[in-house]
Amino acid sequence: MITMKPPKARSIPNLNIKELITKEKFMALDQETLNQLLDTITKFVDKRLRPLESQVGLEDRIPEEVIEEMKALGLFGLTIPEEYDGLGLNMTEEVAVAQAFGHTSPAFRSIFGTNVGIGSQSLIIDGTEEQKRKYLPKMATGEIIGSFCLTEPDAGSDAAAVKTSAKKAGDHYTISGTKRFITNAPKANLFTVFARTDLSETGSRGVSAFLIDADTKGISLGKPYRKMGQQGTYVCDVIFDDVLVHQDNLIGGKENVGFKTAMKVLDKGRLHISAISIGVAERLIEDSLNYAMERKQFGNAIVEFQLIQAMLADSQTDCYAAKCMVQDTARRRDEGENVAALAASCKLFATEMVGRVADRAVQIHGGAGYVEDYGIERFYRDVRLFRIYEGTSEIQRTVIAKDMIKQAGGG
Ligand code: COS
Repeated sequence: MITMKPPKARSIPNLNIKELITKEKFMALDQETLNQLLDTITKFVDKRLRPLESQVGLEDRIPEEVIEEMKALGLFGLTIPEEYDGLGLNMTEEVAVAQAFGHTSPAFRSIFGTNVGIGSQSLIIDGTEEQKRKYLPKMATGEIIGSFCLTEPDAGSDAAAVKTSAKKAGDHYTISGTKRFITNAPKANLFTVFARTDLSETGSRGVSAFLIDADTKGISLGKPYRKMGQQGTYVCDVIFDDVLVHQDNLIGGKENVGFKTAMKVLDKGRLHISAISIGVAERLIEDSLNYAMERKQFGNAIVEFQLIQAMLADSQTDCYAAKCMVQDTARRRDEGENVAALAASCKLFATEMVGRVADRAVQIHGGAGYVEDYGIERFYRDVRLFRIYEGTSEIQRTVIAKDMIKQAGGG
């Protein structure tokens, strides 16, 4: 049997990522500092996380000490602005980091991923100064884990159909409803909850966003889901039963604009997921190439066979195309462009791309790709989710086509 090459032993610098960065406010990192940051993350991924992939897959949990190391490294605060004690990475920097993190099981990223993305961004994009000061510094250290509660039993792709209600009486809202498939809910301290404040409206216009502490009376959690892949990520339902929330926790202090907040958050999240998809694809291409160079059949390494070469070349080309798209869209977003449709294109292409790459990786590995020992089948299951969450491929196509029609003066 061919044995997998263990990851190269490298030492992780005893360094908090924040100590690397002496960044001028609102300025991008200089290339050398960004390279150092990426190097630190790559070492952490290679040396610390990759050896744990199989264990995490089997035990369906991330070891607590690893979560603590992630906190110490500063990973929970990657995108939280510096004035709230985060690193304040811009989109270009964030996708570079996400890509580097994609080289290991997606579950590792997921534990801090909500603080970097959907669990903090509603607050960052639309929160009041007071709300930011109250929560963001603790989110940056990982003391608070944030979670995004949009999806419901009857509101998935049709996100504007949320039924969770927020009825106002005096200076409080009473919130009731069920949120479904909520990532990191079992670990969360703070929920961003989308609920209907205007009960006479059935569409997007009656929805508001709230910050709700997880220990508020009336909140209960469903059983953690058993999933096809991404073992080690924590997902369950969250039930709100007459939960009393002070009006100060309405994001931005404005009612009925929550749907737009959610959409802005998802534009950014979709780019992040695209970058993770690229990282996983790079990992699978590397594993496939290594295997094909070692594995011998018909007296030759299988990499000598053109049908294997074709699969490797198609994966490499697919991955490169996704990388160009994501880098371009991230740059445009940093320059202030509205990238909703481009982010949808990136998510559509990059997540479908990694599905193709994972499928070819199984094929190149043959029987070794189908058994647990090599980890390829785990990635194959893990990447399936990328085409579903933060908007399915079908929803991305809808967003792109709607934008095309709008640009052409129709709709
Ligand atoms: N940024 C800012 N505003 C946006 C926006 C964006 N990216 N996308 C839509 N909006 C605004 C629209 O401009 C519109 O505003 P007005 O009411 O002022 O005209 C409003 O939001 C409603 O937009 P639209 O009519 O396009 O909403 P739809 O109900 O048709 O829904 C889709 C649009 C399907 C794209 C949306 O529901 C969606 O993204 N669904 C998928 C949800 C998802 O990703 N779920 C995963 C959960 S998180 S793991």
